Amino acid sequence: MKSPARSGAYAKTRVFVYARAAPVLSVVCGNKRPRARVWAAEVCHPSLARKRARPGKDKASGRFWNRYSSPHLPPYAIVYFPVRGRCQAMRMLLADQGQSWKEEVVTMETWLQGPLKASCLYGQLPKFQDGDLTLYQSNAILRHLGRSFGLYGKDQREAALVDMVNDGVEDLRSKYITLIYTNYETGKEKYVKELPGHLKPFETLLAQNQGGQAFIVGNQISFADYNLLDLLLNHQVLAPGCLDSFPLLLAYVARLSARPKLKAFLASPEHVNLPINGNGKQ
Ligand SMILES: N[C@@H](CCC(=O)N[C@@H](CS)C(=O)NCC(=O)O)C(=O)O
Repeated sequence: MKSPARSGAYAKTRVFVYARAAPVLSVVCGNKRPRARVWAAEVCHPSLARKRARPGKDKASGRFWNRYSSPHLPPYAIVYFPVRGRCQAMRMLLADQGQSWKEEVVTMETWLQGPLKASCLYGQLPKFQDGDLTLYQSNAILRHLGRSFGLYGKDQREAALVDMVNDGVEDLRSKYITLIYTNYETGKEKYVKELPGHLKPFETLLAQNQGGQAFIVGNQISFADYNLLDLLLNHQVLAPGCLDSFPLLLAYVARLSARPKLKAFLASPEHVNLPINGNGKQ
């Protein structure tokens, strides 16, 4: 079968392979959007590359690796704009869990043409593929990854707390997005003034869990930790020093960011060179 790239269907498709170990992919787009200006990138940071000689059960993650999930064709694909935005938490989660994934980067020009937007369930991105499972809604994607990798607390009680934290993160993220995209110039001062009140609940949660020396819930990392970490990192850019009066949160950010795979991802060009938001404000 002729590959889409070769047939010219994806004139603007490009493949980036960052991994030392990963072989070049010949086909990266499995969708059918003629002339879509989709740039595809295989993100497989050297530090994240894993050697899986043949399909089977991966001991580290417990996931079954099949033809969709070999190092040659990762099972995960993120379709999103060229920003960190609502995808950086899931990228951090995947990186920290030693996963590789494919990026389909959608330019605003492509998006405004309409067909891709029309094809998305809620008319928005991100879109996420896990093999043949297609998901929309960033928090649903995080929860799915949480269930896939055991990042959802150790029991039902912890799972409920993880949900509670993640909903709190979403509330603050929504406020942040509104500020960034609707009233950055006129609203920033007020936003920064009110920020401590929005950060305090997370400091309280940390204090209640092993004196703040562990994760946001329990003894193991959860998808809410990645979401909270992303949000806190963004706020440290918006308002440097905003965590200075929250010693537990400050230490938490430093501790999570120092996890070896996460540290490598946060230092990688794939993270560093990607703007936080789509309008240049941060
Ligand atoms: N609740 C959705 C919100 C998604 C969303 O707001 N997507 C924005 C980009 S971050 C988008 O697609 N904007 C373009 C549009 O609405 O046309 C989620 O969490 O995934």
